[in-house]
Amino acid sequence: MTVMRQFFLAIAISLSAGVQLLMGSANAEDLEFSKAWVRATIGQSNVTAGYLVIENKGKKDDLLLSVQTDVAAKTEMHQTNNGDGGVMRMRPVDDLRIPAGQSVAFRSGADHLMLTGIETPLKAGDFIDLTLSFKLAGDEVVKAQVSRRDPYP
Ligand SMILES: [Cu+2]
Repeated sequence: MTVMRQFFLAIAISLSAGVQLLMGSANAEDLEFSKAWVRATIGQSNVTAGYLVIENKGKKDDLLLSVQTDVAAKTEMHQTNNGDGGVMRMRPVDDLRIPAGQSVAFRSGADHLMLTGIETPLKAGDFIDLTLSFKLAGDEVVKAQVSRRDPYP
């Protein structure tokens, strides 16, 4: 094989690898995450809430199917509604639509992630990994700061 042929072969291989890489993450790179934080646990409480903003910069709606973290036995997506008599109620949802071109926020006092079965107390200053599973984008790991109060008010 001539040097020239080797050169072109190398280019062809790297091009096809690049195309595969793009195809594999086509939807993953449409999602952007920000303001991820988890409320520090209080005393021996093994329950807390987590928050983040998910922005879908793509042209297709995606669906958040589940959230998991090693530090909690179970993580649910909770929606908060104003129920009868102005009482705030929260209920778990199976999945959450992230519309194309829009942001969905889990934030303090509204929709949130509910972490239950926490073995080790979560202290302010710690960081935990949240694994978000999307229908199109697949699994995305987001670092969340542990804090006593909203660091992004
Ligand atoms: Cu809740």
